Amino acid sequence: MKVSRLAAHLVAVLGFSISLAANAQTVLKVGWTNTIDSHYGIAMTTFGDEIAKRTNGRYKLQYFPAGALGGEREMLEAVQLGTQDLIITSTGPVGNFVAETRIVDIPFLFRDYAHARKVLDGPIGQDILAKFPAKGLVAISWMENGFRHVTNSKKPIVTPEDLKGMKIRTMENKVHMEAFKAMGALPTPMNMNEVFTALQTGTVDGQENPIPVILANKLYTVQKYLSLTSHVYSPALLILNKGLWDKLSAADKASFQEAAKIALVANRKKVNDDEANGIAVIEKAGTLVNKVDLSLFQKATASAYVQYNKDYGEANIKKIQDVK
Ligand code: EAX
Repeated sequence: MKVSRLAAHLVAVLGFSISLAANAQTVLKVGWTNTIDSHYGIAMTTFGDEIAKRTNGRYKLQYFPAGALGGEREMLEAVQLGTQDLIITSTGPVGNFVAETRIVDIPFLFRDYAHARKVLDGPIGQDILAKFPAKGLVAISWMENGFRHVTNSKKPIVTPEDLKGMKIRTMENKVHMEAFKAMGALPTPMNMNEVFTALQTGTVDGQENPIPVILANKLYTVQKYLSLTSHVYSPALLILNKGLWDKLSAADKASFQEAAKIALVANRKKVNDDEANGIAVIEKAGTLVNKVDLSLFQKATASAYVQYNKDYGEANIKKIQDVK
């Protein structure tokens, strides 16, 4: 009697733990710098919903928007270590981890959105993603930030001359810093979490970001001028810790990849929408918006291109430019 009761108890305990295992849920921490309703937030909530659906809830994303886990460089370090599972980030600091990404940060490299998307979705973009695992990271997909424009508190930037001596916050990205130096500005690298206050207090005169980022962070509320310089396309990346990726079953890996594809569509759609509607929002708030002759700015980066050709290979740069 006693023995069979023990056996029944064992069976019950065993059954319980088996059902626990079946329902076990892994919660993955994902961080980013923009708000939950931004082009990054929409990408990650879509990604989270798709993963939950495709894995029957075995994987759940926990969202940390608006820099809650730190700046992009800090978060990348955490993803590399595995104390954070995922990040959606601009390529800003990524070149410090995977140097091969720097080539896509070159100004005036991409003609337009269609060109950039085609290159990143094609073999050139996919070859860059293949460089991540050697650094303890898995870049599951390109994402998008948009073409970057200069905002400032002093005057409209109409020609590169207007940038002379201006303190412009850039990302912690040497390719971008070289471009701003070539255009005569004083590039001041800083993580995104500090930008709003730096603009508000005048620590820097201006900054540069795409419309979706200017909107999400309400940067126009602390800047008088937005000049549509479109000086560089700013890609983003969805990156996971490699240890996490290696533990996923083949089926789960496929689910994550499919989820990322759907997230990318949502991300690009939001960038398109912000591009279509954002300037009106910014103007309505009283910020003056001006267009520029892009060719003047392109010419002003010529000395930086000498360095880019040396660092990233003239032929490699041409290969990207030649994608039609
Ligand atoms: O990733 O730091 C930046 O200016 C980025 O464009 C922003 O954090 C979005």
